[in-house]
Amino acid sequence: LNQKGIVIWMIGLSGSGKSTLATGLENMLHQKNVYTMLLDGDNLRTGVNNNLGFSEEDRTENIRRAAETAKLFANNGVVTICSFISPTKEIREMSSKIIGDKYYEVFVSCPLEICEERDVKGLYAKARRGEIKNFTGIDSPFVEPDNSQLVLKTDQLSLEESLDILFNNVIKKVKE
Ligand code: GGZ
Repeated sequence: LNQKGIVIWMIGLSGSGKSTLATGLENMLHQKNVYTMLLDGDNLRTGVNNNLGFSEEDRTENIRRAAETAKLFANNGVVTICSFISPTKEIREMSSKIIGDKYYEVFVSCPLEICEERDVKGLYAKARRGEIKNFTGIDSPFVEPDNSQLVLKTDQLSLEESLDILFNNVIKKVKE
């Protein structure tokens, strides 16, 4: 493989744009013949992590397994894109520690009000009605990171702009 394995760890609220950016980034990397793996709640929580919910303890275990898995891929040269809310400092310190110097943190920043307005999957409405408990931003904490290597304000940038910035930063690392 003509690429360096790294982990792009994308943090942000539900509806912040993480998945859209992660998928867009994958497509752009594929066009440059970069081999990738995408890990997110959708593909981990339905399989390997199907015994985990959204308590603080379960989120921590979710992220621990995700980070360990990402590390295996990255150590084999794969550009591994991880898209998880990763709501607390403790959780992020753990993922960063597990992955080590291949860890590249991206904060997909978007105010809660906007994520809630978008409510793509109707989950915020359900959380407000009390039909989902421990929903991040509603009745479960989201502590904003303050030391991410890259911050993308998706409420201020177009998708194309965010994606461009993300891709340009990532490709530099991959070809380093
Ligand atoms: C947060 C929840 C919850 C609760 C279900 N809280 O927008 P989505 O739907 O597709 O992405 C969210 C996803 C978050 O899973 P993560 O593995 O990224 O979370 S964490 O890093 O905190 O472990 C959301 C859906 O799962 N979802 N219930 N209560 N998000």
